[in-house]
Amino acid sequence: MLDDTIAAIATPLGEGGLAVVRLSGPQALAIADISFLPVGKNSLKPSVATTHTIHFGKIVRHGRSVDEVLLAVLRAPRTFTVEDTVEITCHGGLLPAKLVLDTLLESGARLAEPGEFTRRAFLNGRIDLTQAEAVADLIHSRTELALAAANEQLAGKLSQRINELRDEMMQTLAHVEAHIDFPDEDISPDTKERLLKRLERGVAFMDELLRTANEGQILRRGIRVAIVGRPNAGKSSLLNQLLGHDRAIVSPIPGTTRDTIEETANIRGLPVVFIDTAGLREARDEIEQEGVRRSHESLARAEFILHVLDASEPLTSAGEKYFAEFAGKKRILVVNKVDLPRKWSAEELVRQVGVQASACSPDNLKLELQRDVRAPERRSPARHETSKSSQQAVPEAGAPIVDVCCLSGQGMEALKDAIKELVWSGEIRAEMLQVMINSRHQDALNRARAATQRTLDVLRAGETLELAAGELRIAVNAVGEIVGKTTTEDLLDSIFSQFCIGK
Ligand SMILES: Nc1nc2c(ncn2[C@@H]2O[C@H](COP(=O)(O)OP(=O)(O)OP(=O)(O)O)[C@@H](O)[C@H]2O)c(=O)[nH]1
Ligand SMILES: [Mg+2]
Repeated sequence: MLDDTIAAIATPLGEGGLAVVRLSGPQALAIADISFLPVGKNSLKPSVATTHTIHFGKIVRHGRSVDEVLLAVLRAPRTFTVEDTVEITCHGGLLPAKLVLDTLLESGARLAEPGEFTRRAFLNGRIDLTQAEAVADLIHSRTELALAAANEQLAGKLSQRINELRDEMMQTLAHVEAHIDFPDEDISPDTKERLLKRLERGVAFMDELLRTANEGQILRRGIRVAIVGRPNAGKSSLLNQLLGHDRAIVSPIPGTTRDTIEETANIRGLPVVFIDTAGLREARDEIEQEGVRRSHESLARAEFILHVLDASEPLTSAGEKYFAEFAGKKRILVVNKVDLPRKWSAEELVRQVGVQASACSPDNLKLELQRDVRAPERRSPARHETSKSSQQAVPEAGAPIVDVCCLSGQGMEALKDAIKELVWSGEIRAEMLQVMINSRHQDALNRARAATQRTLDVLRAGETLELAAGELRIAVNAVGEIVGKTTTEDLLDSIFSQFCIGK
């Protein structure tokens, strides 16, 4: 498969200033020679050009010029794919790039599959699997924080840790196997103790990596946050404030938003997908009914919710039933319209819907919300603390409460802080960014951890060393999968098919 030469358009389809067509493989220079006519005294045929030089000329197809281009000659092995590579920069727009590509295909290249350039970089040993995945993360990253994490992984920070782990496990395995080969020499208590210690260290390290999975997932995919509440509470106004532009229609007529609206915003470096929904109430007509149904659906699918309350409207018992529906979801209570005279106080909220005050501060009130709002026996007397310490004191069932005004934007910064705090379990430490694992790594690590644990159990129970070695080998292979030391065609297909063509 690496014998042939692949070509693809590397830039997005559509109109633009420039487009790049990429060619990689043993015949790259020969194919470029057929298609490219150098123009000017310094331009050369690709096959005689030195590496890392650029040449001006024309792409010629059936004797006719297709486009004026700049052609870069990149000779193996100092290229992304480790193969001879030619990059042709032509005019932007669909047609020039497509005609250049067609010319290359007619001259002997094969159209590349999605991610095939990166796959070759992996197969030729230029990058390992975590780095290949980082290339995709880099392309898809939606915030600078996500980009920073992808860059760290591309630089090989995760690979390094995984390789260290694997090396250590291999050494342990070699040790165990040596004792199998020489059964007369019994494993000494000292040696056994050392092996156990090493394996325990391995398990602890895997646990540390596994703890980054959640954050890794959030950075890569973003987190879904539904904005819910009664009609006219200011949900759409809140969406617009969080996005920083007028995305959703806002009007004083209750029931303005009927369909759900999804938009991604960068909240303190985290990609957050906000979903504005139709106001929750007994629907007046069929369309609104469908809107309310979708609201409930979004609510169910969201990882957490912003429940918007209107401070200028009395709390109603109708609203209470929604509190019950939201219970069990991570949530923030957003008290909106604080610029208007307030119709209810924190105490009233406590009485009406069963939230209890754990802390009050004038500008940023935080309350503790019971998971089951209708269980009065679970309520405890109000405690007063400063808002900062209360945030840490809020238990899992609790919900931070943030006052905002969506007309002026007041309280938005506090709300963004609260969102970050709720989404991100730990601190975003710089060294964490280096090793944000994805779900594939997580799966492999879980298998490796289980097998290592079984190895420990077998050794501790004094069972046969063959058994221990068998388990440990499973663990080593699972760890090897992460960087691609042990891999299958299917695994590679599933990873690289997620890439775009030309990458
Ligand atoms: N005074 C004041 N008015 C606000 C505030 N936020 C929103 N409004 C007004 O409240 C009305 C309803 O706002 P929307 O954002 O459309 O409310 P919604 O929750 O999306 O309403 P539906 O889509 O109908 O469910 C509009 O007239 C807004 O201008 C606020 O903080 N203060
Ligand atoms: Mg709305």
